[in-house]
Amino acid sequence: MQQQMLPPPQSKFNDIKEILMTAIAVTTRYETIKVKPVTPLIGAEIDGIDLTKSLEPQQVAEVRQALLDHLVIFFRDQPLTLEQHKRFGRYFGELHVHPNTTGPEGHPEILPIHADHNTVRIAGDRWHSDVSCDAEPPLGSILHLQVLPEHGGDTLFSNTYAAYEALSPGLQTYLQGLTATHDGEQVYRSRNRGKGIDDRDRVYPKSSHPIVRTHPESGRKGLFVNSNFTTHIDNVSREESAAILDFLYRHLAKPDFQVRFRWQPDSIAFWDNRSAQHLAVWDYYPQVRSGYRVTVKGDKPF
Ligand SMILES: O=C(O)CCC(=O)C(=O)O
Ligand SMILES: [Fe+2]
Repeated sequence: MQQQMLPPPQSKFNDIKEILMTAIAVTTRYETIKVKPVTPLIGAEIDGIDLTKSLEPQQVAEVRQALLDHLVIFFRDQPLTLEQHKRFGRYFGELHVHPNTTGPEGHPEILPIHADHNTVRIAGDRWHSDVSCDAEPPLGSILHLQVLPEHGGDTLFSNTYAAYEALSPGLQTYLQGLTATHDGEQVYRSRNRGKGIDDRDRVYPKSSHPIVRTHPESGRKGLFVNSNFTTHIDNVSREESAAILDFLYRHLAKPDFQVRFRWQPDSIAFWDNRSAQHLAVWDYYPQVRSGYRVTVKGDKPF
C-alpha cells in the first residue's frame, strides 16, 4: 500500500528557525551600523556609530530603518552634550517642546529626566506613549541617561503591533471603528500638585485618536491607548469603555510583547512612540538617576 504523504512537521523549532532567519536577515541589511536584536519582537542594540559626531545620510537612513524594524534601539557609550543630543534628534524631524516641563536655560527642546531622594513620583511610572494627548503626538523620543543607580532603574518597552495582532479578529474589528480621548490634564495637573507647582492658569492638550493606529511609515496596525493619558473610549458607555480599556492595558503589558533595557552611564534609548509604549521602573529610591530627553515631532494618528 502506498504510504500517505505527510505534511512537513510543524514544530516550535520551525517557528524559532524562522525568527532566527529573520533576525539574521535584519542584522545583515545594514552597511554602516551593526544591529543586534535583543528579542525577536522588540529592541535592538546598535553598534559602530558615534553619535557625538555629525552623521552621513546613509547612517541616518539605517538608524531610522533600525528604529522601524525594532521599535526601540539602544546605544552604549555616547557621551552627548545637549547640542549633540539635539543635532541627533533633528536628523529625524523637528524637535518637540514639552507642554508641561521646561528645559534647561537656552534648551527648550530638552526634557530633563531626574529622580533622587526628594522625588515624590518619577516620570513614566505607568505604561504610556509620550504626550499622546497632543493632536500630533511625538514620532519618537531619545533618552540619554548619565547618572544611574548602582542597580535597577530599567525601562520596559512593549510592541503595540504585536499586542494588536494577538487579539481575536472580532475584537480587532470592533476596535477599528473606535476613537479614544487622551487628556494631559489628569497626568500633568496631579504631577504638578505633587511638586507644589501652581498651574491654575495652564490648559493641557486633549485629543481624540483612533484606538487602532496605522503606522505612517510601516503601514502596520497597532494599539494606541495607554493607561497614562487615555481617559475613555468615545461614544460608548463609561462601563463599556472602562472594561475594554482595562483589558487592553493588561494585554499591552504582557511580557510576551516586551523588552527590558538595563542602562549604563551614557546609554541612549530611542523609541518609536507610534508603535511602542514604555514604563520606567522606580526600584532604586533614594538613589539618583538622571539624564535628558529629546523628542521628535510626529503626525496626526490615523
Ligand atoms: O526614565 C525613563 O526610563 C523613561 C521616562 C519616560 O517615560 C520618558 O522619558 O518618556
Ligand atoms: Fe515616557
